[in-house]
Amino acid sequence: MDPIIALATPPLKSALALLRLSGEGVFDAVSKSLDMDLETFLKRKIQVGYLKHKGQIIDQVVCFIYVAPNSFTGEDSVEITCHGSMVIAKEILSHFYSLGIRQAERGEFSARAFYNGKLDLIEAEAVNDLINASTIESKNVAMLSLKGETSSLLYPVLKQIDEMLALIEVNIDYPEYTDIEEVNLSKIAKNCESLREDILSLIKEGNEGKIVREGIKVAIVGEPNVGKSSLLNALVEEEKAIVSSIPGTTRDIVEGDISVKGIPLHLLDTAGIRESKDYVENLGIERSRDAIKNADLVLLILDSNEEEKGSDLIELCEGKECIRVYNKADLLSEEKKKDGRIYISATNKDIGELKEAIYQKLGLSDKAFHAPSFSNARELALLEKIADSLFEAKNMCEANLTSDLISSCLQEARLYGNEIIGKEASLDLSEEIFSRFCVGK
Ligand SMILES: Nc1nc2c(ncn2[C@@H]2O[C@H](COP(=O)(O)OP(=O)(O)OP(=O)(O)O)[C@@H](O)[C@H]2O)c(=O)[nH]1
Ligand SMILES: [Mg+2]
Repeated sequence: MDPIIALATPPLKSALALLRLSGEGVFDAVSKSLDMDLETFLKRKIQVGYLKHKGQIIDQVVCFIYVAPNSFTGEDSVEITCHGSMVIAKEILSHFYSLGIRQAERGEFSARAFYNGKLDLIEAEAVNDLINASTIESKNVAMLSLKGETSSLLYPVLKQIDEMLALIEVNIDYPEYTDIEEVNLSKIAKNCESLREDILSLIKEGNEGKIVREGIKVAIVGEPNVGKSSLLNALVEEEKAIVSSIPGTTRDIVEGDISVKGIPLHLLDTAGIRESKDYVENLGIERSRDAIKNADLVLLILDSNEEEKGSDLIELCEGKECIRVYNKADLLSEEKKKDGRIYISATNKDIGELKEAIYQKLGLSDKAFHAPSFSNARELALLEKIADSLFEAKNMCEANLTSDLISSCLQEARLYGNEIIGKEASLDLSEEIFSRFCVGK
């Protein structure tokens, strides 16, 4: 394909920077830029030299040479390491643009690896997950997908669908042959049901894997002055939000990121919810309501020294995963504490019990940390579709419908399976996926 180039390291001052080139003619372009003939250039896997533009030295660089198909993209590729000044990196980029090598699109290196069969779609997505991982645990899960272990979860299911399809098709196409195993609808129905159960457990494991990989959004909500901002500060271990004894201190959402036992938590401290005539405070309260709606988990903070009121807040949290947290426990005598409640003191940073409760609420199995799973929204949505098609096929068998109807339903399931792996993925779909990636990958 046409040659492309991109900076693979961040556009910041650092000791070194790395540029990647891939596609037709890149060896020619780089060797010329080093004043080397192509043959000499390709004699080694690593070349050191002065990279020049119109005879002027830009920098002394190291080039790593990858001959197709033995490269990440499957094409002829070169990685150029230069000194980590953005002036140098930009000069090198401009130099290669002048030789007709264009800037890579977002994710184009991974897209080429996919189209050249170096990675399947799941593995390509794992490259993105690996780069975006914020904890060791999420990185480890992405690494399993990159090694192809996730893809291999689906192959046995697809193989069984193929076997059922083959049996049905051969009966439709060759009804005159008597030595072919006859389609037994109740057996096919049973197979569909058991495959559907396999898919449903893949979905369950995927949802857990998603939590390990992406983490969850946690909204800290409650009435004014209960200590929401103090709790955010205690969790992030810095004075991020303003704390004061004046009710209605927080107006805008204050965000913070932490990890609890390797699970990334994105925290949102919100404005205290109450009836107010203050215009700006009401805008803040509206944001608090939105934060509850969009959160995966709500921490409803209550003052353990005050009578619990049947507030609107409990209503707002209905249908959400929610933990009630009793703050200011340092002001409460031991005998007044009630069993089964989570007591904390945000001021004293006494919040260990809450962290444990959050982790328990996620209900993650050990497997979520160590086993491969289909954990992104695209894969999970397609798995749901496979489960639905299998359910439909099972119902058709039980209703004694014709083989060609059952076959088309199974074929549908098969196509969704292919789409997960990216075999029959339409160009648009792949483009949508790869556009989420960084350019230099
Ligand atoms: N004794 C004690 N005081 C606390 C604790 N947590 C917060 N406070 C105090 O309670 C007051 C309110 O704390 P904030 O963290 O600002 O409360 P908030 O819920 O964010 O309040 P708004 O932003 O107004 O909704 C401050 O004076 C804090 O010092 C606690 O655990 N113990
Ligand atoms: Mg506050």
